Amino acid sequence: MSEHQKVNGNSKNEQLEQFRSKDEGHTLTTNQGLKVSEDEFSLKAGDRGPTLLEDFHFREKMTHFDHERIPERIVHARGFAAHGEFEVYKSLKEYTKAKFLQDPSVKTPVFVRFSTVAGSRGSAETVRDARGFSTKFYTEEGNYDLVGNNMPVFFIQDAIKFPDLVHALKPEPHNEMPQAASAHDTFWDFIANNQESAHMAMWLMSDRAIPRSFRMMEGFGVHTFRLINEQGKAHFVKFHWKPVLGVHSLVWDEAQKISGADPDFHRRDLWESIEAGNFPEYELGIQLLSEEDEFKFDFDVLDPTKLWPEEDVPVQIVGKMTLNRNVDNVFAETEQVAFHPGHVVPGIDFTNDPLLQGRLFSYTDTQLIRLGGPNFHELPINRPVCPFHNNQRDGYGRQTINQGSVSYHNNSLAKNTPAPATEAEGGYVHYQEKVEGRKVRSRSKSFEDHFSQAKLFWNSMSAPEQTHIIEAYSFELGKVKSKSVRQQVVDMLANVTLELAVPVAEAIGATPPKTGGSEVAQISPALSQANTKKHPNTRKIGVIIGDGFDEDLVMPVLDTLMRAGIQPEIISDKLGFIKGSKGTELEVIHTLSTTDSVLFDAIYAAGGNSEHKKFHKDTAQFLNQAYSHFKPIAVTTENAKLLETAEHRSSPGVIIGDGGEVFAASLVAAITAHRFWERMNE
Ligand code: HDD
Repeated sequence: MSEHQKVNGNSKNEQLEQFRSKDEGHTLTTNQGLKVSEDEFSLKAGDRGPTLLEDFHFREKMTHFDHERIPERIVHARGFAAHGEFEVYKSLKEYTKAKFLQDPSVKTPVFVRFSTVAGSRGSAETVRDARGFSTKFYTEEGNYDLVGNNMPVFFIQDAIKFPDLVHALKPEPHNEMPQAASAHDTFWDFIANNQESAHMAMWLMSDRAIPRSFRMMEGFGVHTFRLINEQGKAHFVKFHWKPVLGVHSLVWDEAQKISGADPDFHRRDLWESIEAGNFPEYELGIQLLSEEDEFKFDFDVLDPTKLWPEEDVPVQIVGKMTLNRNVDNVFAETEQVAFHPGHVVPGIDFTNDPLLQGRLFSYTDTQLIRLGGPNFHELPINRPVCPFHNNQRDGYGRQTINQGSVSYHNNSLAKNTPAPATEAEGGYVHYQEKVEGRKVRSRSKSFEDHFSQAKLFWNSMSAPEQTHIIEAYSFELGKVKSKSVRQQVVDMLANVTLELAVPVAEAIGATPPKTGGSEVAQISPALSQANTKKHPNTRKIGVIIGDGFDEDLVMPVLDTLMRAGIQPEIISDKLGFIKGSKGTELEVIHTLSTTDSVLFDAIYAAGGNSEHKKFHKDTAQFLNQAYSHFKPIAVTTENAKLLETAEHRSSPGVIIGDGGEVFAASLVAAITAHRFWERMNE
């Protein structure tokens, strides 16, 4: 039985099995199935002669190689994905007829791709950016795609501005710099001159833009969608993914250093967690609003730059998604998957959000160029698990062999089939919303308030989060060369709050505004990561040990950490095994030069020695860097001297001791607390 067949009853997995190929152990052949006798030397006229055109094996191999690349996604090029399952906790029949949301015993296969937005396919992963969070549900009624981000709002209100936004965000065209970064002139010029982006810019400058892990981010459908029940009654809905591990972030200095130390930090984290059986879990939340309440708010529910404060419209947790299987092949699955907000099932419908309306065009269009034609739905990763039949035919790469002579509707020769289904038979019938209006190119007046929710977001942040936002604007605008653009952004921030605009202006040499600021005093605690869940499990601790370590300081601590689900990784000055004073051997996973302090959630310098002089110096560097990133650190009494100052030694989150039960428990508690922001004031 193959590894994959063990995932029982996953219809997508079973379907993919037909397409998998294991090449190991087989004879090398051409694509025509011909056995190849030689693969190292091209066919030549004599040992030292020219290669012959006749060499079909060389030509086939080379041609295929020459065509290996396809265009990367214009946005969200860098992504990583995994398979999983979704289950609903209780039937949502009252609100929607979508079949996959009816029965808690049904597990719907899913494929989820996480991504950064701005960077190229090979860019670093811990850059400041929104993260894509796309889910394809392979339901029995067809594929349903929820193509969201880890932020609940967007930069613009109308899709016609999307090319402008992306042109401004991407590397500047004259020199293709900077890669995967918003810290440059054109981006901020766009923001200042398209002030509907003020709210999203706040999110982008917040800790949300530098997640600790894909496993620790929220996901949002962003737009207001509709749920429709069997009786045809509609509700407005916003979709949320809530990570079971809580929402956690990196700090900026750490994020930048990780970009160098491990540009694959997020995919590695996801991959390794799944391989280790620590399956990422996200609960599905919905905010519901009855159609009668459409105009109840001081913002427009169709405006994608607005969120519905969770305190006003509670998020109901309705199901759970578990990612439990890594891909077999990144190109075949992650790269070729084609998401589309227009892939819906009966019971889920759109609204007139002008951003959503434009997206409904763009996604198919982009797949045509990216995946080379109209048959991308036949690629294994994109195939629905239910049957599909229609009169679409031919085109590049067509795989289906449609039988029979009829490929049109209406017909008599095939008894007028394939035939549309009635609504009762599961046919998709669009929600019959009444619309009337004149053809105009304009923005509704109800979309004009750009600053109230930006201020709500600011109000809701904890003090460290506000400091991070000030620092992020100061960093990003500090990289902007145009003084005018810097000033324009500061002036825009003055519309939100002077608490932000003034310190940023001071940091970037702009004139601090004297008046301004939104009046909004409301706070939404759900927006602050200070209020998220904190767990120790799956956190990584680097345990630095040398030869001759004292087992009593190490073994019980490792044991306690692992019982709490924390993952200790042994670091030393060389690979192999290190030996304790009583002869216990521990395998070294990393050397001090192959890993980095920034790649761990905590560091424990657990003793032992080395003949390498740098051992203690490097250990001190690991500890002090973790300290500067507000992380828990632990040292043996002997190693306490490696901490830079006496103040550090008495700081919260610094555990000094000799490995007993209290020591281990304090370390677990410190890892559960994650960061010690008190150190910001030192
Ligand atoms: Fe988009 C990809 C999310 C607005 C046009 N988008 C893409 C992906 C995500 C999002 C997660 C990557 C999908 C994948 O993993 O393959 N996009 C969003 C969100 C938006 C949004 C949350 C606002 C609420 N997008 C948006 C607009 C347009 C597009 C307004 C154009 C009108 N997006 C695209 C695209 C992409 C894409 C060009 C590039 C690759 C792809 O579609 O498959 O069509």
